[in-house]
Amino acid sequence: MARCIFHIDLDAFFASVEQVLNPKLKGKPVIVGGDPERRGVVASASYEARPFGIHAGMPSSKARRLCPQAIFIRAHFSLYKDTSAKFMKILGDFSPHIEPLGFDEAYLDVTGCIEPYGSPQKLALAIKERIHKELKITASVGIATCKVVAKIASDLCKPDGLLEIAPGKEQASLNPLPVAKLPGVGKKTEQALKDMGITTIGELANLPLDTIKRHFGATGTVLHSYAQGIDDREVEAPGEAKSISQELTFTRDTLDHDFLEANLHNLCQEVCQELRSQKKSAKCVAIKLRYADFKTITRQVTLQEASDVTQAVFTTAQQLLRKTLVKQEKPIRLIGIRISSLVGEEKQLPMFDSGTEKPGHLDKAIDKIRSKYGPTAIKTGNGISSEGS
Ligand code: DCP
Ligand code: CA
Repeated sequence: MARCIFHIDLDAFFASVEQVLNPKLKGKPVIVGGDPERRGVVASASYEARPFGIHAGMPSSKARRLCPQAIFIRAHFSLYKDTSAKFMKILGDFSPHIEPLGFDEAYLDVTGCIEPYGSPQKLALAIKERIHKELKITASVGIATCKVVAKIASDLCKPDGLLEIAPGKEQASLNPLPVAKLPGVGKKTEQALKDMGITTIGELANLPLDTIKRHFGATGTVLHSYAQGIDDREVEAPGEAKSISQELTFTRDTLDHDFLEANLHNLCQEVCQELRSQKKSAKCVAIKLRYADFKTITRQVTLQEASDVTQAVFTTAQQLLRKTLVKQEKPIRLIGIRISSLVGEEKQLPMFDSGTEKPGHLDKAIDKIRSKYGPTAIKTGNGISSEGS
């Protein structure tokens, strides 16, 4: 079932809060930021100031030249923090799956929350109305099947907007947009892409993966997926990761079982090392496979006992992979592992209670070497180096 993700962003946040506190500022160009006399910069400009070309990050002196009638205000961070906390609390009333991004934006996974409202748009309207009623400021909401597309959508419909990019329409909606609209494409990447003759997201999506990897490495692989409207990241609160995942896109699609298993082992080693560094164990193991035609499947099992042992996680993932490969013999372009239902170390029960050398000992020794000399310094038998990124 397709996910339903909202990206919710308050409009002209700092400037809007100032307008709420001082109604005389309503409807006027308001600029919150540094002093125009003292080389300050614009932090937030009300939408009345935007037609003058004013945007965040611009020197305040320039903003004053562009719009002499603008009202300049110094930032009041404690007020913004207050409003931000209220904003996040409102969102939390609509879905428990919330991922705040900074002060004034958040992702919300509302997949299971739509029914009482009838449609994603109606739910989004309810959220917008509640924000407006309680905070007196407007928000823009992007709706899509994944985070990156939802974020682009909210940006496209600002201010006070609501835009749904329907399932299946991701690629067509993104194609004509300039690459700078893609999260992760900053000024430098935008210029580098321009030098390659790429100005739209559609052109970026159509580049061969090899080419983009050569220029931008692993970041290129991510951007390439985003440009195609593909983003499997979950909505989860930072610092409270409910899962750890790693994936690998191959340079060439493959059906070589040994190659797939070896890469799966490497990925297991990476996620388990991260798991152990967080002093946690995982109860769920899932694999992800993306086929050459971009169809993506995940298969998950729950372990009998939570574990942080690479070999235990790998053995489970390997069984999942083998079962899936028996059923489906299509070339694979991406393999991924995800461990979830994380529990603290104190809850961990022994997976192996016989034998002299417990597998965990080997893991600890490997972790030490890998953290000192890098992830490629040592691998156990199953791991071989791959052509992926
Ligand atoms: N901010 C800042 N300096 C920047 C960018 C932003 O101090 N260079 C602060 C002020 C903004 C807040 O973060 O109000 C949120 O940033 P946004 O990029 O979401 O900008 P706005 O909310 O002001 O405007 P928009 O309506 O475009 O979201
Ligand atoms: Ca904002």
